[in-house]
This record gives sequence, C-alpha cells and structure tokens, in this order.
Amino acid sequence: MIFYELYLRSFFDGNGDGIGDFSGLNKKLDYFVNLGITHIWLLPIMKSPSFHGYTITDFYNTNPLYGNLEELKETLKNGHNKGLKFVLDIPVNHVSINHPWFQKALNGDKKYENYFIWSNDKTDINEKRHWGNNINIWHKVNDKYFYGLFGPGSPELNFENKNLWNEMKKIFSFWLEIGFDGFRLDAAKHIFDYNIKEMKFEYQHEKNISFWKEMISHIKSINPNSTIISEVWDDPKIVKKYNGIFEIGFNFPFSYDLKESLKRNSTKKFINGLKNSMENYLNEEKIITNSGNFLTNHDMTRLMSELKTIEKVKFSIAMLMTLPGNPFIYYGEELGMKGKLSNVDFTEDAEEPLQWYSCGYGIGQTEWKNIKFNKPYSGVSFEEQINNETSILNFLKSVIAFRKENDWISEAKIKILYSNKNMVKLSVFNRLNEFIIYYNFKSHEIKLDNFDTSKIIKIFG
Ligand code: ACG
Repeated sequence: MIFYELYLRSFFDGNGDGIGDFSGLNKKLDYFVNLGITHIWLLPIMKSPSFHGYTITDFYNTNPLYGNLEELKETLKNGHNKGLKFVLDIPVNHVSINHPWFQKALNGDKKYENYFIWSNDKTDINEKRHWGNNINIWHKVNDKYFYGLFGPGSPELNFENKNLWNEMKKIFSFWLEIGFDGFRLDAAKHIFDYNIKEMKFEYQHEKNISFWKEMISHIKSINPNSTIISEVWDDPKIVKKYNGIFEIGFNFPFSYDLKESLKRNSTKKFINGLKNSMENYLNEEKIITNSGNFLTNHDMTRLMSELKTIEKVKFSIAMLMTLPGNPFIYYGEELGMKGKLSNVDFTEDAEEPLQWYSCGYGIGQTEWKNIKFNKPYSGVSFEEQINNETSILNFLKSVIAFRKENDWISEAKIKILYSNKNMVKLSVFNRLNEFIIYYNFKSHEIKLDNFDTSKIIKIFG
C-alpha cells in the first residue's frame, strides 16, 4: 500500500472557479496511477465553513465548493476501476460552532445541550491548552462557556452521551455506502480528553480505546476490508497504548527522527530514532506491522523547507520507501513544494495550490490563495518535472516502483548491521527475502572495502 494525502482544494479545478474539486480529481486519477499510488487519503470534504474542513456543519453532505455527492460517487467509482482506493479523513471529536446540534443546544434543546461540555462552578475558565500558543480551552458564547480544545470555532462533543456513539456509527455507515474504502480517524486520543466528573483536562486513553473498538467493529461489519488509520500525535509511550487497535497508526516520532538525522547529517541520530520510533510498532515476532510512516503532513512544515536541498529530500523519500511500514506521501512533496507552518494553528501555508504549469496558470490550476512559497518558474511544477529524469517527481516514481516490486518490505524485520559517521548498513528481511541497504549520509561517494558490486540491485540518488 502506498498512500497519498490529498488536499482537494489545492489539487485540480474541474469547473473553473479556482478551487480544486471532485470533477478535477476525476480528471486526474491517472496522475496517481502513474505515480504508483494505491490509496488516496482525502482530507475532510464534508460541509464546513473552514478552509481545512475539520469543523463540520453537516456530516452527511459534501462541501458544495467541492461538488455534490453524485460527483463524489462518480469519482470514487472511476478511481476504483483504475485500482485506486480512497480513505476519508473524518473528524468526529468536535463540530463547527455552526453545526445544527450546537445551534439547537444554544437554543436550550436539552437533548443537544447534552451533546457538548459546558462549564460549571468548578471550571477554571482560564485553563490553557497544553501545547501551542497559550490557547484557552473554554470559550464564551451567549452567557455560557463551552469546552473546545481546538479553539473557539469547534466545540467538543460529549462522548459520555451514548447517543453520540450511535450518531457516529450512522455517519461511518453513510460514507462507506458512498464508496469510501476506509477512514483516517482524526484526533483519536481526544475523544475523551476532559474528565467531566472532576472537571479537569485529562486524556482518558482506556475510554478512547473502547470507543474506537466499537466504531471499528461497526465499520468492519459493513466492509471487513476497510482500511483504518489513526492519528495519535504523542510520545511513543502513549502511541504504544493504541497499538494494535487500529490497522495503521501514524508514526510521528519516525517523521521527526528521520528529518532531524538528515538535517544534522547524523547517522547516530538516525539509528537512535529508528530504534525508538519503530519499537512501538513491532509485533511479538519483531515484525513491523502497523507503522504509518510519513515525512510530513498538512500540520507540518514541508520537506523542502525543512531539509533545504533536493538531494536530502530525495534521500528521505528513498528511506521512507525502503524501510518497513506503510509509506505516506503528502501532496506536493513529489514536486518539492515549500511551505512553513507559521504557528500550530495556521496550516494554510503548507497547503498551497499544487502547480501544474511552469508559469503558474493554466486549465485546471487552482488559485484559491496567494502564493507565498511556490512561485512560478521555480522548478516546482508538474510541467517542469515530468520530462526531467532527475526531478523529484521521477525519483519518487522510481522508488515507489521498487517498493511495489518488493512489497514484502512493508511487513519485514530490520537489523542494524553496521554504522559509522558516514553511513548506515541495514538488513531488511523476512523468511524468504533479504536486502542489505546502505544509507550514505555524505554528499559524495564512499568506497567500501570488500564490497561485491555485482550484487547491487538498485542505487537511488
Ligand atoms: C488533527 C488534524 C488537524 C486538525 C485537527 C482538529 C486534528 O490533523 O489538521 O486541526 O480536527 C494536536 C492533536 C492532533 C491535531 C494537531 C493539529 N491534528 O493531537 O490531533 O494538534 C503536541 C501534542 C499533540 C498536538 C501536537 C501539535 O501532544 O496533541 O497535536 O503537539 O503540534 C513531540 C511530542 C508530542 C508533541 C509534538 C509537537 O513529538 O511527543 O506530544 O505533540 O512533539 O510538539 C484543524 C486545524 C486547526 C483547527 C482545528 C479545528 O488545522 O487549526 O483549530 O482543525
């Protein structure tokens, strides 16, 4: 499985309004097929007032800017015919402040009041979030305060209320029937993150796990083959608690460790990172199973802005595709797009339009935001890269092809055989196969003693 994280708004515009949409995606399905992608993870596409789509106003409808349900179904059907699968990003932890449930709650409807978490006389309404820029977690609306860890636009749902469990099951069923092949479960550690009895912020991991177990068994009862991916963004020891519940869990430490080792040219950092970040994903036989490996995502600064050189970007991509686990590519990284997160709550700069044309304009080009990072004629376009053998785009294509020819790597074991400050030698193996992989951390060739060059299968770089 090779995953591609897609932000629809920035992909391809099918109706000339400058905003990426379903009909645009429908026209460009071969882009993914040609790259070798097997699964497209679609960032939220439901009705929402926000550009990122994580604050939903209608769980049963699409954002009209992207098109309607019929257009979506058509796109999924055509994608399926080309062998692609689609995973839907679904934020169930909170809704938009404009969602009818919240509006009804504000109008005093008791049923819906109980869908949310309200302050009482024990509440510290000045309490701040434990990460980010001192963000308040209680927000005033009319004369009341509601709990919203992700900000004043997104009241959190109260999952102590079992009605909501049923609401969510219906929502999962709905999107499976539309044609999705699985879900990316947003903010999975946050379903129970406020202890209502004691009125204090607290991750209640056991409760989260029972919620997800019930949701997953529901999803599997409808489509046993659906792919379930979870986002638990935390330290390895917390991630470990969730291991095994979800088929694939994002390996955040892997992403940090890999980039850090390349930034510092440090083989030591790489090896320590590899041990720490992969350990939580080993099963009893020490096989890496459900690690969702990625370099960047929409909540992060882009690869080129982190690593600075095309060589390092290519190196990181080669590592991603030669290590065990399930590789994910964030859209635009195949072109070396740039983009810096200005702070934890502003992701727009890492979600710029994917550039199809060297001049920045053309049919289907999305133009929904001003371009800060990926300027015309800077080499970061499909047109400039497709016929250039040394481009990141063609490099990615070749490493994906290698990975697909050797898909046993996904569930392989790894052993670190040797390292010095210039290079790392690894064995990636299972019962039937073995590759010896050399990662060269220097920008020049390294001569190896007693090295049988006739055994080289592939050189990337
Ligand atoms: C998801 C989506 C994101 C979305 C939401 C809300 C959730 O990908 O786009 O926001 O629907 C936290 C949450 C994640 C969340 C990110 C953005 N991502 O846990 O679910 O925020 C620390 C915290 C993490 C935190 C992370 C963010 O522990 O919980 O993620 O910081 O930077 C080490 C530590 C680790 C630490 C990291 C980083 O690795 O081990 O614990 O993580 O360092 O310091 C969207 C929008 C938002 C909007 C929201 C409603 O993007 O702007 O507000 O929707």
